[in-house]
Amino acid sequence: MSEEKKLRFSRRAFLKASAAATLAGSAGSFLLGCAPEEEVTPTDPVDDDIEVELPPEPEITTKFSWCGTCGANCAMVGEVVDDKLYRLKGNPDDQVAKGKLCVKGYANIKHLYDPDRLKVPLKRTNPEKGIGVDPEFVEISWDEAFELAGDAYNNAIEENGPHSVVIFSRSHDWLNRWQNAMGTPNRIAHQSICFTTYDAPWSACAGVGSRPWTLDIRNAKYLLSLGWDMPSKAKNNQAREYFEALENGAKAVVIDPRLTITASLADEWHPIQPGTDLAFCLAMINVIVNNELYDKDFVDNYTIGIDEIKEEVQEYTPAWAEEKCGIDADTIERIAEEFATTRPALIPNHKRDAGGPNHTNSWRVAYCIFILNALVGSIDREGGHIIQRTPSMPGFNDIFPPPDFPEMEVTERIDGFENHPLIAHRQVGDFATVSQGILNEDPYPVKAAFVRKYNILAFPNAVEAVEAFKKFDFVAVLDIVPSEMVQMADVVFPEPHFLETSGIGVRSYQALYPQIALREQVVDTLHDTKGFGGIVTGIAEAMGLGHYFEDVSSGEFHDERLKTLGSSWEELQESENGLWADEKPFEGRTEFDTDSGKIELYATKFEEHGYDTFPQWQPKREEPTDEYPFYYLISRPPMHKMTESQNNELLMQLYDENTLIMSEEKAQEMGIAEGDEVYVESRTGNRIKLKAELVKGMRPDCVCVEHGFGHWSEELSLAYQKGANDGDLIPTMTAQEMIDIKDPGAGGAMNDFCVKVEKA
Ligand SMILES: Nc1nc2c(c(=O)[nH]1)N[C@H]1C(S)=C(S)[C@@H](COP(=O)(O)OP(=O)(O)OC[C@H]3O[C@@H](n4cnc5c(=O)[nH]c(N)nc54)[C@H](O)[C@@H]3O)O[C@H]1N2
Ligand SMILES: Nc1nc2c(c(=O)[nH]1)N[C@H]1C(S)=C(S)[C@@H](COP(=O)(O)OP(=O)(O)OC[C@H]3O[C@@H](n4cnc5c(=O)[nH]c(N)nc54)[C@H](O)[C@@H]3O)O[C@H]1N2
Ligand code: SF4
Ligand SMILES: [Mo]
Repeated sequence: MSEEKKLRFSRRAFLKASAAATLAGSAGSFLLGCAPEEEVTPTDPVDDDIEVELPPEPEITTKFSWCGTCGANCAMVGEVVDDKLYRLKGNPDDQVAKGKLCVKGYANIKHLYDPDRLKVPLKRTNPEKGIGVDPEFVEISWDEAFELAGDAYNNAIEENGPHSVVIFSRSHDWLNRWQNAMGTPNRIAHQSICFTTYDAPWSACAGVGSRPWTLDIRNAKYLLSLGWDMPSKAKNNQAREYFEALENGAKAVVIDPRLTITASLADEWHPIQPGTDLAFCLAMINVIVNNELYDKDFVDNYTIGIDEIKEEVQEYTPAWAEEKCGIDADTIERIAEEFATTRPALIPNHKRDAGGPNHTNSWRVAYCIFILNALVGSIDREGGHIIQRTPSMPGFNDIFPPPDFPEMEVTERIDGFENHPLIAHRQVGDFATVSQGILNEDPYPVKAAFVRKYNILAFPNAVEAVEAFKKFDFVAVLDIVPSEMVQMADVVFPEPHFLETSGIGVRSYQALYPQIALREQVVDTLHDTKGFGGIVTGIAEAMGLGHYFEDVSSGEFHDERLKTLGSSWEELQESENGLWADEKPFEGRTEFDTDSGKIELYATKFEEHGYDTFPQWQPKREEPTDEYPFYYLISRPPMHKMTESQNNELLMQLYDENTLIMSEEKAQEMGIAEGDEVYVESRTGNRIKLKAELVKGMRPDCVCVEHGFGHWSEELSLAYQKGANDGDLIPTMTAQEMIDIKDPGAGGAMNDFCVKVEKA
């Protein structure tokens, strides 16, 4: 095999496709998958470093999986030779992947074979903890790991009560049962710094528990993005549908302080002043309602509250909004008219855009976005925001009824999340307040932590979070690589990579009809790891809580659930495409899960809980001052996934260090040249050092840092000390400060502060 051919799929093709696209300022081929089918033959190894010695006629086994890198969970097919994975492809029959993956998805091969992966359970021998402190880990057996953790949690419970145990994890059936068996109210997940500002209006206005994820972008004819920037994030389905919509002639308008990839592809870009989208949106509602440009059929038949909205919105004229947001009144009026009269029109939204938890007024923007989409009939309609169609299956407790749980004596939480009634039931939690709760022992001291699949670099003010975690007597961490959170652990539990696990995944990011994807074990487990359910069961058994998990098995769980759909685990494994689907034409809902059965534009649910019933104008919390003159923006590069991909060789070849992105004009004024080192500092007192990257497409009063860098774990050999952590600068809050903001979505205000920049 010639050298040229050998490298075709590997780095060369990967880089070529990506670099060409990024340099051209168009994300095209980069986003649409970096390994075009015709360029790769089954005999091409994925990467020379993995050294798959392929026989002349290799016997290729195909395995189905779905990507665990981000929430889109694109269904994929793994091609394996001699138990080595050499290629991943998108599953063509999956609604989300439609045959392609994004660059992060393909690069999972390098993640799986990362030489730095955790390989056995570990125990800390150095009692000192902190940034740059060597934990002096020693290898231990699984039994010892379970015993150490079991004893630590039992001691904490005996001496300080169950609430002194704090779990940091997303919801998970096994975990939730263990939490209830212990009786701690503290399971803290990250969503209030990611998207819960959107949960509030969806819950109050449409009776949907959590905001839905499906967007029918490809059928939209007018796309108005308020910071929505998924083409820049390579979010597979959303990015591709944006291109399809543009090809189909849709008009695209982007409102964002930065010229993002999404903006560079659009017809118009308006660099709005950060935190003022609320004014822009209120004026749009004003124009649409006063001129009766809304979809009368949809509004009359499926919504209530239009009269109340009309009354509330009168003061918010385009001229008023111009003063606040800097976009001129005529432009606002024109965009409002175009948006309302070009159908289907959509304000696509995902997580950390203008309605995400970036500013203290963001939930109001999320509410406005909901109202605007409803006014043009784009809620659960073609070309609009769709409530995902998911299959109805029994839950874990239906299939494996648990013994009674003890009564939870203390229900107050360490992050104060129970104080947000519209979203408290979701049992997520608040990364923005938890460090302060722990440090101030408010409302009580906590003693032992359990952390799964979260890195400490993901906590706002990660420097403060390290101090908070130092207060725990015991910390167990479950990860697959030696992350910074692992460096804080007393005991480390190594989990398998998702390509070494099996299960089922319900489609939600593009679910126009119910569909389930199969995840098979693509390769044999490489290291001495255990799955999450097994680890939780092992700890529970060591604590004397094993009876909660008697007869529980994941195989039976999946099988029983599939059987209620008329399928089975066996049938799914034997299927030709690794998918179960109930494919039927999409029909928009005519009833919603609110008290009235209609969409409530003027949501009295907010009033019941003491929040504004209409998203009245409110400025963001912080504005530039002489001391901190720049607005701070955060984003993430398309080829990285938060803090977990900076040890991935392929992705690091594409982008290996974050920068301070600032306007060329402003930098010149300050005597800063491209590549100069600068300090960025916020009122947290923390400062980070980065190289300056000068761009034309940025407001001069803003600077931006891409998230994911600043790793200090020496065990991550590629990521170590590359760039800096944007999050060191984010101020945290106390639970009371969060309550005082009166945000029903308890958003973490991730960008609502300003910074200073100095030459280093
Ligand atoms: N490649 C990649 N994709 C990802 C992820 C990843 O790590 N990597 N993470 C996923 C996750 S969990 C999330 S939460 C999302 C986050 O991705 P996004 O939701 O796109 O959020 P950010 O990356 O923070 O980018 C926010 C955009 O909003 C703009 N912005 C900031 N303030 C304002 C404002 O006041 N008004 C307006 N109009 N715009 C503003 C910023 O300039 C920026 O362009 O990405 C998801 N997709
Ligand atoms: N500074 C700053 N902080 C942020 C954000 C930001 O923009 N800036 N964004 C916020 C947002 S929107 C989000 S969604 C959160 C995300 O926060 P996190 O969910 O913490 O995301 P990651 O930083 O990707 O860290 C995930 C960790 O899980 C590990 N991991 C990956 N797969 C597995 C697995 O199968 N099992 C186990 N046990 N571990 C695994 C990875 O190695 C990594 O250490 O971050 C938030 N924090
Ligand atoms: S969008 Fe990319 S990272 Fe996310 S699930 Fe799909 S392939 Fe994986
Ligand atoms: Mo997120």
